[in-house]
Amino acid sequence: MSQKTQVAIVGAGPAGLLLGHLLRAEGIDCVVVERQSPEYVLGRIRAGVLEQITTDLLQRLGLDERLNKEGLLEEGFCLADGERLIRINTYELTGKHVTIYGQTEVTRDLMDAAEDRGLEIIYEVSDVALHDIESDAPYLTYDKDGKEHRIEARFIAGCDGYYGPSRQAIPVSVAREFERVYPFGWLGILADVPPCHDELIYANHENGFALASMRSKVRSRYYIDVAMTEKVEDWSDARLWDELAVRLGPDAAANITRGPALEKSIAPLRSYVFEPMQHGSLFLAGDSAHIVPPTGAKGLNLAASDVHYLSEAFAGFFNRNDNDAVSGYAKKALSRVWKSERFSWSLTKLMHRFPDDGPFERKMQVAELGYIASSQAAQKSIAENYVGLPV
Ligand code: RFL
Ligand code: PHB
Repeated sequence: MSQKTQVAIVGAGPAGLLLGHLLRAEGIDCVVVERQSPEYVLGRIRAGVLEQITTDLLQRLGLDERLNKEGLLEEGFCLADGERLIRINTYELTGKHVTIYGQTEVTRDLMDAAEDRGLEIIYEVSDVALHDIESDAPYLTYDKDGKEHRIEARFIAGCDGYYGPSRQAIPVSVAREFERVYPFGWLGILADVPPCHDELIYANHENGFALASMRSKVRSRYYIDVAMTEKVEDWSDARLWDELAVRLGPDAAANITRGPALEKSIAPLRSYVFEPMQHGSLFLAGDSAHIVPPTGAKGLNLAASDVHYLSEAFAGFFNRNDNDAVSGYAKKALSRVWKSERFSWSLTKLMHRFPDDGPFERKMQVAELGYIASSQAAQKSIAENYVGLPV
């Protein structure tokens, strides 16, 4: 079976689905292929904090009805140093909010609207392979229900996450990778209990990092950092709640409501950038090209800014005969990617205890947190990065 389209998209995570909708809104034909089932994609518990760039895209697409009803507008967040809460009033400092609305919900809204908007998504495909990406007529092949299928396109968008085949299709001879793997992961728990605080708290305690986050006024998301050798099975709910109470400090601890875990898992932390983000007719977007540690809540938002640039590039090419539009994509996207990489890396360094750190590094963290607590300039710099740099 063979079909033709303008843009073939690999991956139906937030990057692939958002790109698909943005292209359909420009009247551009596209098809998305996804390895997993819709239920599996929705079952992955990931991001919770949306920058305005992401909520603006959903609004522009007219897919913000539930977001407006259920999303929580946040005016600030807190850093905790084991003794006190340092509040960063992001709204006062930047005029912008972030919105608490889970990646699961964003994905569900994009999935639910697909049929109405003429966005074709083919789930549960296997053996996706990219062909002739250096030509003007690239194509994808995949298997579904025991048959091989082929999608011919003018462009391929690789939105297939860190482990997908798109990035690997770019020849090693032109590729450059930049990577930092951190010596810990985040153990997360999701529970149907009210949050301990109405804003997020990122804490650097003697025992390690903790984050108090939420999905709604009745659903909380918490994390602590653990060595990658730790096993989820060794963390009973009770042990995890106890450790959170210690690391978040007495004020937050007094307000923690405990409850059974709906989900509990350990995610590794990594900083990674792959260059170039374009090779021939293949364009990478989202986690397929870059990973940030979750400390700055940037991963999903970077996927959104990538596909914003990429949809503009494709719209220029197909709708305005602007052949140069596509060649500017990688440079624009990477410029914002590197700034988000820097912010996520610096917040990770500030808020975690590294096994190799000695007393000097600890004093540096204490001094930096003290500086942030006392300086409006420092708070403003953090705030403008947290709410999202301009696109
Ligand atoms: P995804 O979401 O990984 O989607 C890629 C899709 O491609 C599919 N795929 C394939 N399809 C066909 N054939 C193949 N061979 C395929 N291989 C893979 C996959 O099944 C999948 O559906 O990448 P995308 O779309 O680029 O989106 C990126 C975001 O998911 C990610 O950056 C964020 O979740 C990161 N992140 C956070 N980002 C934020 O902006 N704010 C946050 O608060 C935030 N918190 C987090 C996070 C990530 C976390 N984990 C678990 C990594 C918290 C955590 C714990
Ligand atoms: C989350 O709610 O899952 C979350 C929030 C903030 C982060 C990372 C994850 O920095």
